[in-house]
Amino acid sequence: MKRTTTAIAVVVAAVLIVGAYLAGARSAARYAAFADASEIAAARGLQPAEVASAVRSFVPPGKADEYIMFSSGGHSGQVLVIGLPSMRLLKVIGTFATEPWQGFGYGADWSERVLDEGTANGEATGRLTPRLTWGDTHHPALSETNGEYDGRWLYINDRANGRIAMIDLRDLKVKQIVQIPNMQTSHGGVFATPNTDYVHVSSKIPTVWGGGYAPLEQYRERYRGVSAWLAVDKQTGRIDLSRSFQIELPPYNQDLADAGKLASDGWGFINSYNTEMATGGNMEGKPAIEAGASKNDFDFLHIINWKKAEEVVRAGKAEMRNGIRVIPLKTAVAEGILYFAPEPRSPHGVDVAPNGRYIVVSGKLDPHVTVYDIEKIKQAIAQKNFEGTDPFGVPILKFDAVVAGRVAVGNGPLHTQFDDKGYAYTSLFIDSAVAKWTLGEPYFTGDRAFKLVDKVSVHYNIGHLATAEGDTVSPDGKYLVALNKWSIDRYPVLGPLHPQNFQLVDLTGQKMRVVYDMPIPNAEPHYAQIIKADKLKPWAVYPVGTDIRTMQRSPYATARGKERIERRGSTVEVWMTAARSNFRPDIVRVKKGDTVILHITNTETIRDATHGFAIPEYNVQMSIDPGETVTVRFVATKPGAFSYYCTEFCSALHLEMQGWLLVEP
Ligand code: K7E
Ligand code: CUA
Repeated sequence: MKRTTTAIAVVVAAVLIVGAYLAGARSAARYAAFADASEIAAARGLQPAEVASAVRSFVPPGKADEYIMFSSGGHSGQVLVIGLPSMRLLKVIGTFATEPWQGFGYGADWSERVLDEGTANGEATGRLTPRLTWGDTHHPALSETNGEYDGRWLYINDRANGRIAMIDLRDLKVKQIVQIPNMQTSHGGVFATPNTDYVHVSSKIPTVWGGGYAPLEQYRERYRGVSAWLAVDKQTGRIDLSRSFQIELPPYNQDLADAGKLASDGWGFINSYNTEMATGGNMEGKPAIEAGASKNDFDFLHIINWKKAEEVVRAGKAEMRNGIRVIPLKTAVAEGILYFAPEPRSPHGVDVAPNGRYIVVSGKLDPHVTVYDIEKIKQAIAQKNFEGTDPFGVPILKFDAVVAGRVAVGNGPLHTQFDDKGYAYTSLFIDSAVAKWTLGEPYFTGDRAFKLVDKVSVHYNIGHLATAEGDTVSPDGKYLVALNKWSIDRYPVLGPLHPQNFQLVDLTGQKMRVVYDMPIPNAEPHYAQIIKADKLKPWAVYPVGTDIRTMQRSPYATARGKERIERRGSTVEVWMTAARSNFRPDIVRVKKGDTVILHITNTETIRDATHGFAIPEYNVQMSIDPGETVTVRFVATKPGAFSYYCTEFCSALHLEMQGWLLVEP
């Protein structure tokens, strides 16, 4: 015990001395604190390493985190926003699933429109239901300028459907959900090209090409994968399908994808598995899909020249298919848009190094990462150094001609991230570990290149990992978050459904060190991206009267004292305000069968003065942030005297913030 206390005192003292030195404060009072801290640590039974970890991730109350992590929320359908290094959950963004606190999908017109547009043809047919109300968020992608995160927009795909959402980072709300044509399920990407000309998503499971039904016997002929290049409006961040295009792909299972940058700018990369085209039938005398799909020694890394694809589309060589231009597979081959490189056994992750030169692929069934070199790829393409074609005529580059190195990292390598010093970090699902290894030149040369240098255990079964600014041309290193699938014994058992486990790994030393565990109790996240917090410039309040769909002044904005109720035929339209602590008007009289339209402006101008507006009987629940103007419309089908009330505890007289919707029979 004595030794532990002394050791803790040393650690705490060392940390505090450095801190005090940096702060330029050397007062005796500060040093007196060490003794207190070591006593507290000893009394709590903390080991020195634990104290050091605590100090590494600790962010004092009232202070802000250095980084913000945007994490997928898996099949919660949401996006999680987490501060680093504190690992505090700061926000859950209602994205593909309705979210009552934020009033997302409970009447507020902006949210209804987003959700409707995100359900096939929702807006075109004007239908309100049925509507998709959940998704499986997978891969977030921050918008980029010159290969750096620019803090403007966040895109994330829905693995369950061929969908992508755009979150506006001015207010961290979803402004658009796009149902991507010709795509049943999505996976690869989302990545943004270095200047966010496009965000890319590719399919997961091949789709019957052209829609409808085709028997599995016609899998080869009738099913196809697709790579979608979704054009982004540089002013609004919205996806414009009319400027977007797709590339038809063979019916393999396309998997992860990443964008080229710098040396590989203009290129995109997609992994694949099941190039066997197994379709299952384990009750019909055929191998199960997982056995059938793991037979080949090699699958294909898809190498796509998107700049060339853009030209081909401009030249009018694409076909319209369900509202989007599609480059047919044959054209993609003929025009030199699509090449394959063999990749060992059922690959999963593909990740492009910061300088764009190296493309790192990991195979679930191969204990190596395989590193491709874009210079070699370009050379092999120029020299037509092919080893034949796949059954669809796509040229296959010679493996040895395009590989720069292979590194034995451990079992079950999935995904790779990078730091600022030329190291790569690969998640090992089966080993439950992260492997740190060296990239080739210019980072490391000769014997020192492509060498495993460190490994750290994580808990347990890691999927993705994310490093600070990890997908940019200049990652920060410093922190890595392991997104672990299983937590097993890390938390109290609270029933058979266990949380996922995020672990913060400190990268500042020679050896990686796990310093914090964060349970994720509402989802199975996949990927995350970590941005420097000061790159985000979100609004703290809206200018009064803002429509959050357009971020402009709403035509329905109403000032305090200008409220009114108008009836036209069987439509009752109300211009209402909300401010501490009342709604004006607080009585709205309508008749059964009337269409009711409420425009409510929260006239508050200070931070945090959000009001709610709920009419429970009509399933209306809105969050009206300071300055926001929101509209809700419904038909008063049921007569009665219904109270409406503010759902957000906003003031001492919050409980009095209520009113009456009188629906006369
Ligand atoms: Cu590896 Cu869907 Cu990105 Cu999960 S995928 S882990
Ligand atoms: Cu407004 Cu409570």
